Amino acid sequence: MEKIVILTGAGISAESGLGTFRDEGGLWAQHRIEDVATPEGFARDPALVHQFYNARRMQAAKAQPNAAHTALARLQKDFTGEVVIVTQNVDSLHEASGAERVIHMHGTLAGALCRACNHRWASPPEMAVGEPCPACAAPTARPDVVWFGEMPYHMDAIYDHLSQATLFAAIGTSGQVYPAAAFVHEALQSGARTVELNLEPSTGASSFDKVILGPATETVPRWVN
Ligand code: BJW
Repeated sequence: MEKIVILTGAGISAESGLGTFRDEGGLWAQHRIEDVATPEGFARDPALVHQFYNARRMQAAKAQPNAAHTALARLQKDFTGEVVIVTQNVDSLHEASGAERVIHMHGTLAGALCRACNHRWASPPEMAVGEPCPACAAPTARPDVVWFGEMPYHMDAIYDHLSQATLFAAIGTSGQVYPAAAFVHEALQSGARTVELNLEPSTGASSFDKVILGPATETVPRWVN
């Protein structure tokens, strides 16, 4: 059976108005990674980290899926084989476009996580320092996202999918963050064909069999059809 594994990154949501990380003027030009995307940063200044994610949660809540998200949802419905979407994005735009199988390897803005007991629950629109966990009451709630130095989610399932992939596509990701950046090698080892769809060649573009350049809202619907 044909099995397509699709890795998406911030570039697929850029045309929905959500900023990428490493493009000019992106999130990492405005915030220090060490301050807002590491467990150490959260331990130092949780209020700053909540402020960063509250703003992003608010922006994401207003964003609408674009033609690239919709095309992938349609592919997932219509394809005779299996289509697995693995996203590094913490927005819910794949789900909003009707996609059903979405693996959020870097977590989601919609979730809260207790640092004391690992209980997960739906995040309020604004999280605050000292918010109690509904399960253990410890005041240790954090956004349920994966920061540098932490283990991304669902890795066993993702590697399983990659080992069975017949086609691997990476869409809108710079290929600078591991382990996602190495998925193309896993897929190649499994004998999959590989394709990158990105605005410009990513760091790992030379590893792909094929590279399609352009804005995702144009390239992805064309690729899917
Ligand atoms: C468009 C477009 C349009 C624009 N159309 N395209 C040395 C070597 C190897 C690894 C390491 C190392 N030192 C440290 C590490 C590990 C570290 C790492 O990778 N560091 C690197 C910086 C080197 N990784 C980790 O710590 C990870 N954990 C880990 O490795 O655990 C151990 C482990 C090992 C093996 C197996 C399993 C586990 C955790 C990484 C967590 C990343 N977290 C963040 C924040 C998440 C929450 C949040 O959103 O705030 O995840 S950082 C940020 O980067 C976010 C993203 O998901 C991630 C990737 O970014 P993405 O999506 O690629 O965005 P950009 O902005 O970089 O690129 C956008 C692209 O789109 C560009 O190419 C544009 O051209 C394009 N584009 N508009 C199409 N319209």
